[in-house]
Amino acid sequence: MPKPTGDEPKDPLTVTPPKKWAAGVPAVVHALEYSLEQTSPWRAGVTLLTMNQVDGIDCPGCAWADPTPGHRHRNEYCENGAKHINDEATTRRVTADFFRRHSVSELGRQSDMWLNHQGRLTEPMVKRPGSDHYEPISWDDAFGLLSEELTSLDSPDEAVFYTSGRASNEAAFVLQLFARALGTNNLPDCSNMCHESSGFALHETLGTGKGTVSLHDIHHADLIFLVGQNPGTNHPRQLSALEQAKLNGARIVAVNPLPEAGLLRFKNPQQIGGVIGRGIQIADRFLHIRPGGDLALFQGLNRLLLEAEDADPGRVLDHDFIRANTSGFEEFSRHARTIDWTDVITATGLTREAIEKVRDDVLRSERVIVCWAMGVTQHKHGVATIREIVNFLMLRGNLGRAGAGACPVRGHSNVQGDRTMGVWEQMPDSFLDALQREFGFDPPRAHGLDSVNSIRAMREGRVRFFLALAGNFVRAAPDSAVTEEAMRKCRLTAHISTKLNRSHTVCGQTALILPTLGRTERDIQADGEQFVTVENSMSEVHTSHGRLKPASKLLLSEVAILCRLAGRTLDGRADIPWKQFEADYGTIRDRISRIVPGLHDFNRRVARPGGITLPNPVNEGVFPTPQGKALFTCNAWQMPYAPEGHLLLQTLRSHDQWNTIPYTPNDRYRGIHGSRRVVLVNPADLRELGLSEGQHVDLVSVWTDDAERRAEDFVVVPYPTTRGSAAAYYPETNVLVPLDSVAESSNQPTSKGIVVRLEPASPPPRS
Ligand SMILES: Nc1nc2c(c(=O)[nH]1)N[C@H]1C(S)=C(S)[C@@H](COP(=O)(O)OP(=O)(O)OC[C@H]3O[C@@H](n4cnc5c(=O)[nH]c(N)nc54)[C@H](O)[C@@H]3O)O[C@H]1N2
Ligand SMILES: Nc1nc2c(c(=O)[nH]1)N[C@H]1C(S)=C(S)[C@@H](COP(=O)(O)OP(=O)(O)OC[C@H]3O[C@@H](n4cnc5c(=O)[nH]c(N)nc54)[C@H](O)[C@@H]3O)O[C@H]1N2
Ligand code: SF4
Ligand SMILES: [Mo]
Repeated sequence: MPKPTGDEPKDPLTVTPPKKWAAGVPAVVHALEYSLEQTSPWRAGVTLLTMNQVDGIDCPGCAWADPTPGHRHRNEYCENGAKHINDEATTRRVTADFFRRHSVSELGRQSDMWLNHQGRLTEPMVKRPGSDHYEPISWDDAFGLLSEELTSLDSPDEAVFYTSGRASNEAAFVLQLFARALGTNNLPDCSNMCHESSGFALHETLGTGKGTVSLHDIHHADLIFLVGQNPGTNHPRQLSALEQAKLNGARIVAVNPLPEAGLLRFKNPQQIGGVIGRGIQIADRFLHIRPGGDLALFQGLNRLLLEAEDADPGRVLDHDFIRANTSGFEEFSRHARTIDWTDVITATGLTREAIEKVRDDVLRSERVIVCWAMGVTQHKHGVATIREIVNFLMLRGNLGRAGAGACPVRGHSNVQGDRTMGVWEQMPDSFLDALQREFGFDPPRAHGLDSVNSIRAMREGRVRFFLALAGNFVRAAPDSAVTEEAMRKCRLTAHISTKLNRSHTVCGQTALILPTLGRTERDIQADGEQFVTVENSMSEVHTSHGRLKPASKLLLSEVAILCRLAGRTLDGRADIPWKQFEADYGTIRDRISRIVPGLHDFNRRVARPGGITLPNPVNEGVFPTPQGKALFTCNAWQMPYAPEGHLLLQTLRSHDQWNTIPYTPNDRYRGIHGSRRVVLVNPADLRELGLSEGQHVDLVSVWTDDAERRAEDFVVVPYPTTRGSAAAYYPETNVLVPLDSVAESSNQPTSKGIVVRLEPASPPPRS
């Protein structure tokens, strides 16, 4: 794959020591700086003042929950939320003239950052077979092309429909309805690469794939674990919730190979103490763990808890909870006692004393919450780790009661809602039955393709049509070169997008760009102005009202694009009122209310401030597994292993990016400025590998298929990551993640556990 070019400066890297605290005044300054670079002061004012307010625009950033109405701050957003919303509200525009000036191959050589900085897409474009240019196309002709292609497929399973988690509930519902009415469950989504391991493990053990805690629970917990997540960058307002918890007396244990600034100290810019004071210490304990050591950590903790019960029978475990609600305890308890301390210490890199101190924290706490994100899910044994976390919570009954529970911290603002709406290649029969009852067609029952399997199918020619509702599939997916080749094999690729990205430059024979309204924009349809709904990480479903003038008159909403395409393609084949759906999104919500449990009377209830909280059966003492109980599981010890001379690489986000889209080349909290092509390595490992600070290296990943995967020319930065590990930014390093390197059971790419060697860069270092 060509190296990024574009506006990335030549070799301007500067490195300063990592920051020891997050947010404070610099966060406000950076938020405003980026916002005003993108858009006018007036538009920035509208977005920021209405963001996360009742009847305002829901932040398009992460899925962290808003405080209850009445308890929201006037500025209820973080630095990064401000950047995300104004990246969409930008006044820059990509017009037909832009595509006349730049060929597809030329755009393909530009960096992700450059492509995003060109601004909002403004009119539908097509790249025809044999051409190297996008040219304008009318909406009508675009739908004609798409439906012709879809109806000419030998089977509907030759099409895949990808969704990224920014899509609204209404758009997601319409997309899955269209795909299923067409006859396929091929509905891969970004969640396949994000929290699939969480969904799998929670479903299996608790009977529901969602987290069980609310913001109120966080505020009132005694002990909170933050495992494999970087809230200061990726869920900044989580820090406000943690601050509140600490003020109420909570202790916090952070588990991470990197001492992330937001885990250490937080200066809340909404409080005077955060502006002029020292802020608040977040982690009471920081466990500097080896990558992938979390399974062993919880196994060690669970063994310690069982032994504490032996020493003080009846006073450590919650026997009532275990007896009434769980199954498999005896077997688990036998297995847990066989865990070997040498294994735990090898995998975690921690001492037994350090883990015993955490046990003591647990024993002193009535209410415990475990939060986790990509540092857990994106490992080969991510599912096993989460199953072990569930074991841990159940031992002391930390499920289904206030101030306690499981908290998978979701990524995109509506990634959870998209799943609730049926965007999943494996929706259960109960959902499909409800679709059948409501719309009178027979939805396909065989499971469809997830993200990794879609790429395999495209590569093998089994899929020929790819449509994306939001996202940047070729940059999000693993094994960039393999994924790009697979996409290029398609007959048609189409993207419903707000902004230009690399996926638009990796085309099937025919390619379409279908530009759409963003969440910030007013959405006027035949029956009047519309709003959409979204669901946050805590299962709260609420509205989002666009406020800005659309970026172009030619934009259609996501719902309108999908309804018109569906109407044209299905041509009366199913009894679905696509035109009515497009005119009035309330009619979509009416249907959803009869299909999705917990969303009855959707329109009326969602109009109330704060919206609807979906019931979580676990919090009602119900565990809808086949046994009707929560399951203890026995998980074999395992740890990722890098042979001598190699490191375990994790691919992560900088402070200035939104997933596949870097905003600037800086990562302020980690002290990296001016370049993203850096690899962070422990100084002792550098010495052992004979490498030095500032040296240019290629990252070469090692995998069983012997294919060479190489990311060229990264600068070595000594960094306090744990021994044997390294970190570098995604998506530049996705080229290194083998397509077949996936988590057990969940099929999620292992973006955090890649075995690499660092080779001195082949061309002489740039001067
Ligand atoms: N600003 C911003 N916000 C975002 C996003 C963004 O790109 N930018 N993306 C959104 C999305 S889609 C998501 S999914 C979330 C992601 O949120 P995070 O999961 O916080 O994202 P990552 O940057 O992947 O960081 C993973 C963290 O896990 C740690 N880690 C890595 N390996 C291990 C391990 O083996 N064990 C432990 N204990 N820790 C480990 C890393 O050091 C890092 O701190 O953020 C959401 N919010
Ligand atoms: N190596 C590695 N790979 C990873 C990860 C990792 O940590 N490491 N993380 C994984 C994770 S957690 C995730 S979630 C995926 C993310 O994968 P995706 O969700 O596919 O990627 P994004 O970067 O969020 O997509 C950005 C694009 O979405 C479009 N967009 C933005 N807003 C809207 C909107 O409102 N409507 C529409 N229609 N389009 C919009 C814009 O065109 C923008 O360019 O990547 C995964 N890939
Ligand atoms: S914490 Fe997440 S949802 Fe809240 S303002 Fe920041 S980016 Fe947006
Ligand atoms: Mo994600």
